Amino acid sequence: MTTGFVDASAIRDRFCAALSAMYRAEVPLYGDLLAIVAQVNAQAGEAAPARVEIERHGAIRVGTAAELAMMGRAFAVMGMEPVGYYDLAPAGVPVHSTAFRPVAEEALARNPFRVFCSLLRLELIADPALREEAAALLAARQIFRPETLALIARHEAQGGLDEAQADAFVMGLLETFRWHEDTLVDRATYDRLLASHRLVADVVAFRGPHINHLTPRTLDIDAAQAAMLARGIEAKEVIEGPPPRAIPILLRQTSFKALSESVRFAGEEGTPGRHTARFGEIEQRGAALTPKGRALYDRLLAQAQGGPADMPYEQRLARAFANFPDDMEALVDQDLIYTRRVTAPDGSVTLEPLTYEDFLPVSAAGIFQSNLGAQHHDAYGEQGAQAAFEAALGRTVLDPFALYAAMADRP
Ligand code: OOG
Ligand code: NI
Repeated sequence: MTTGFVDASAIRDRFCAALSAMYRAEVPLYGDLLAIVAQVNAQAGEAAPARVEIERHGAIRVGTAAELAMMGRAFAVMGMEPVGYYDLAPAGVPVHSTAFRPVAEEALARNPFRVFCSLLRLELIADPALREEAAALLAARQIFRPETLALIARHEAQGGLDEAQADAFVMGLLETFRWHEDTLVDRATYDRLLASHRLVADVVAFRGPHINHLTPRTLDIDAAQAAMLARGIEAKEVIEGPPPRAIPILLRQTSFKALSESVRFAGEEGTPGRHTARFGEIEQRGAALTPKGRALYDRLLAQAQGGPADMPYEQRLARAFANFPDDMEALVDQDLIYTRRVTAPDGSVTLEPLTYEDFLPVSAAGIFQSNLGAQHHDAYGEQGAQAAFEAALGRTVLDPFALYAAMADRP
């Protein structure tokens, strides 16, 4: 019996394609990145998994518990669940985050579209008057269209959406991710929000959580970075994550600087203001690490970061990671990566790494910071608040290690 409902993966796939088309029209530089990545991937010499061509991750920042909870329900329509908890406060960014993504193997193979979703931590705004003003602004805005809210409730009640409802849902939700040039606040308020933290202004001053980047996946990030620089694109100085390796692990990312865009402040005519929020990013994905592998990664990364200041960062990184095995046998024997068994047509069995589907807090902090311009904020003293985040979301986040362990084959 067919239900007449559109598969969640198909809705996710349509939304991802629609978002990509919208972002390309809004940020032409994103189109250039796609061209570079397509060219690099065609030359990478290895057969790319089918999903790589359409694979994207985006990021948004929401302002309230209600917005986060509704976002979670919207992503559920597309088969995306919250995975992991990321605390950015130690990096001086007043948010905490999760990644919404598909978790089942077939869904990941179909389209692994993921969204890094951050919730502003209003309690980290030091000035109580500004904090209250920000809370009032956020409470008064509605980032979802009423029709979209109705379709989310419909999905939950009937267990799916038919063709017409699915298309209406995709187009309606797209509006929530759109850039709005006109702000909710006047210039003086914007400036006060900005002075507290650029992220606070980016969340509170606008009508919605505009998508701030959409990242394609490359098979060779060093080649893609060189191609970006050759085209005069202002890329970030260092690639975040592990160094280049024979067997890539986790995630390597680079971005180009945020664009300065024109904004119209409420109640103001004449010269527009400027706001920087949106940027470009590319990434290369490697093997998912076991808790043991991840602990080693974290230790070596900290070692590289704390290394001698007069040594170039790439060199410190290479030196530290000389202690991370770089052949399949050692990685498997030492239980550092998750693998699956693949059987070739001739019957021979080999092990293949599971792809890392998540994010890295240190890298995310680096990406946030490279886009904050000159503004620097010290680490917030506050500790992570996963329980508060989950209370806001209305559910617990999934443990990424448990998901990989369930997908992996024992060697
Ligand atoms: C999110 C930054 C994190 C990544 O790839 O690590 C991120 C943001 O700037 O909102 O996207
Ligand atoms: Ni990103």
